[in-house]
Amino acid sequence: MTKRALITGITGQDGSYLAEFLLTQGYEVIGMVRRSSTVNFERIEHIQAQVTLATADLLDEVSLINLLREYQPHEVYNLAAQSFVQTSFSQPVFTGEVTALGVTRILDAIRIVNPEMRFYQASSSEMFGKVVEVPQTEQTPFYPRSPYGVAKVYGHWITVNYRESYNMFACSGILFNHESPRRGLEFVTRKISHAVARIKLGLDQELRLGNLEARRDWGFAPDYVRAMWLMLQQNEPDDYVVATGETRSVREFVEFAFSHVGLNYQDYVVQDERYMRPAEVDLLVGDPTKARTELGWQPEVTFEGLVKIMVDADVAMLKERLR
Ligand code: NAP
Ligand code: F7E
Repeated sequence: MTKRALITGITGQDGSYLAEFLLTQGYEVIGMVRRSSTVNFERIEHIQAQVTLATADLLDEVSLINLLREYQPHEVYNLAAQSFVQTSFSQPVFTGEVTALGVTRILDAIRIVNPEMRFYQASSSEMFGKVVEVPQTEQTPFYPRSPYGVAKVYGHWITVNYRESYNMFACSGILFNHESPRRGLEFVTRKISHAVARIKLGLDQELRLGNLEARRDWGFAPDYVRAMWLMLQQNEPDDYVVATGETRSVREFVEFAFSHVGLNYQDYVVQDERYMRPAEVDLLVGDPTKARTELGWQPEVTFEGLVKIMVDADVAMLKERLR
């Protein structure tokens, strides 16, 4: 029997990699997209012929119910969200509507249409925020530091609640930062790799950044979508931390990215208050022991490998555009 998966957020970084991965596993993939005035399918253009795109919105429960009724997926991966932390400070209510209440809408739609559908929720290390222990595990208490983090805590607990209340196969993957050449340009890693490429090619002179001392546990997105799928293949639903176990500062990322193209970051990086946050998450580092032992998951790309992949991809992309 061909398995059918629904991905919300298929046009995003993770959605595009997950769709690719599920296609290689023989799945029929349904991608949920929201209506917009222009097409934004860049990340899935290469697989568009192999997936079915259907319109619905996490803000509209009826659209979700109709979507589930029509396609009857076996697995639902809820990756859609307002995912940028900085924007969550300027649009806290909107972020709550999509990133928090959106999870209830889709869980409730599943409960109404067919509670046998398996569900994955894209939870986040941002829930740990001002961390109360190092490294962070599935047992570490949450202390979110942004409206985004708060919304993700809600999404996490409503997933647990639907699992316990309605016996649904609902899993929460607590994923630490994961990046790739498909990362949005506003996130710090891609902002850096893109700027490094532009500076190297003589298209820019400086890179303006906020807090260089923040530390993150950065992995490679294609590694992380495998973990999402593995969670839904287990006998019992559960929650898992997905991380590399290594923490690096923004400064280290920047330094390594510039040195990879033979430049010194100190000649180009300017600190700019505009990119500082009202409350910061200073240090994240996950303990992926449970994912390793129970899911058999481990990351394949190192920090250095990740930076090289991203910088090389941006250099190649810009060179191609300049041709
Ligand atoms: P992303 O690139 O920002 O993609 C977000 C996706 O959500 C896009 O496809 C977007 O559609 C869609 N979306 C936003 N609002 C929606 C709505 N109201 N209805 C339907 N779709 C909507 O995010 P990502 O990096 O792939 O992350 C995927 C998920 O994992 C997110 O939930 C994020 O919060 C979470 N997460 C990410 C990380 C990470 O490091 N990347 C770590 C932990 C958790 P448009 O293209 O139309 O905007
Ligand atoms: O910031 C610092 C910034 O925006 C990382 C999302 O995928 O991962 C992501 O959230 C750090 C922060 O990601 C700039 O202050 C310095 O400390 O790349 P980011 P994030 O906030 O960690 C989690 C796990 C998610 O779930 C989210 O969806 O870098 N930083 N200077 C900067 N950040 C940005 N964006 N821009 C700067 O200029």
